[in-house]
Amino acid sequence: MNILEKHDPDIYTAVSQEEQRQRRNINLIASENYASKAVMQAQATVMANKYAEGYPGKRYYGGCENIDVVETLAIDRAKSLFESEHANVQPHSGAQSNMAVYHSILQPGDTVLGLRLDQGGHLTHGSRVNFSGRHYNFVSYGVDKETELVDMEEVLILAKKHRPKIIVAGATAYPRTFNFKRFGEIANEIDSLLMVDMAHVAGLVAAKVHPSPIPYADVVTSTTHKTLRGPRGGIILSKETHATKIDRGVFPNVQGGPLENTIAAKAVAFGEAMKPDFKKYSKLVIKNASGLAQVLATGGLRIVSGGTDTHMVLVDLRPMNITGKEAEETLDKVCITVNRNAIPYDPQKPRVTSGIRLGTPAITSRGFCGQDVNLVGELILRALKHMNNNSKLLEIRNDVVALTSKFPVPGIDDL
Ligand code: DSN
Repeated sequence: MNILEKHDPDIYTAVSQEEQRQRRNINLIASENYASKAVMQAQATVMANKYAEGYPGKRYYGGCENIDVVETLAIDRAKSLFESEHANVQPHSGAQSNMAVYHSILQPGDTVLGLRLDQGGHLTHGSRVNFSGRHYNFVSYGVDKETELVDMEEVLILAKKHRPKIIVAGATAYPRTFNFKRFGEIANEIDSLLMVDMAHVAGLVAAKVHPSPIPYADVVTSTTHKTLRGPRGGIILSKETHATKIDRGVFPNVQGGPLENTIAAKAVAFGEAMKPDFKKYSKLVIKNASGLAQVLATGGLRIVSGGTDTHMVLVDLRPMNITGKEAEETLDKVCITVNRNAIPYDPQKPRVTSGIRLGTPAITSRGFCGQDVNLVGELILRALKHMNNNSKLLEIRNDVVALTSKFPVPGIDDL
C-alpha cells in the first residue's frame, strides 16, 4: 500500500482522482503541461527540508553544500540553455519573477509600459487589482483592431510620450511572435530597459523554434512549467550588468528561503530541454497549434489574428453565438479542459468573454499529432454545436475518453 494512502487517505484520494482527471481529459490549457517523472522525483526530495537563504557560496545557513551543487547546476544550465549572461533560479513563480525585477529597478510610482490586460497582458503587467498596478504607473499598448497584432507604432508613440523606466514585452494570451528586436530599439531610443516576460514561449525559445528575446532584452522573466515543461516556478535571466540588482531583488527583497527541491527539478527540466527530443516536441507543439486552428476555422470559428506562430490559439466564438463561459463549461462536460479568454476589443465582461484560449503543449507531450489533433478540433466543434443536447454531449465525452485512453500521461504512466 502507498504510504500516503495509509497516512492520509483524504489527500491520497484527491491526488489519485486528479491523476485520473489528467489521464481522462484532453488538456488544452495553454499554460499547463506534464512534467516528467524525473522532474517530479527531483521535486519530491529532501531538498525541500533545507533552508538556504542567500546564493551558492553565500548562504545564511550551515549545511548548504549539497544545495549549492544543485542550485549552481540549475544556474549554469539555465544560462547555457538560453545563452544568457546571468540567471536567477529562485523565484517561486512567474509573478514573483516580475515582482523581483520591478522591485530591483523601479521606485513606487515609476512608469512602466506593458500590453493591455484585456488584449493578452498578464496581471503583473499593471492590473489595478495586482501589486504591479497599485505600486507603479502602468501605461498600456494594445493590438491593432484589424490585424490583432501588437501595434509597434503605438508602442513607439507611448514610449516617447510617457518615457517609462521599463518596457514590458510578453503576454499570456497572444498567439503571435513579439518583435523583440523592435522593442529593444524603442527601449534604447528612450533610454528605458526592456523586460521580456517569455513565460508562455520559454520552451519554444529553449528549443530554438521561436525567436529568442535574450539578445535584445535587459531582463527576461519566465515560468518553468508551461512550454518549458518543468516544475511550477520562475526564473530571471539578465545581462551581467543587472545581475547584482536582480539577485537582491529576489532575495532579500521579495523572497526568503528558496524552494531548493523545486530548483533541483528546474535543473532537471533545463537538462531535458537541451536534448534533441525536446526540439522535436517543440516543433510539434507549434505544428499541432496550427493544425488545431485550421480545423476550428474550417468549422466556422474565427481565429484571432488569423492563426498562430506559437503553442497557442485564441478563438473568437461569436460566429457560433456562444460566450467563452458557455464554451468552457460545455467542453468541461465532455472532458476537454480549456479556459475562457477575452479576445481583443471583447464586448463581453471579463468573467464571460467571447473567446477561449487553447494550447497544445500538454497534448503534444502526450504524443498527439496529425489526425489526433484534427480529431480534437472536431470534438470541440461537435460539443459547441450540441451545447444544449445532453445525450449528444455524453456521446462526445465517450469519444474523448476513447481518444485519451490511447495516450499515456508523462510523469504518471511512465516508469
Ligand atoms: N498562468 C498564466 C496563464 O494561464 O497564462 C496566468 O498567470
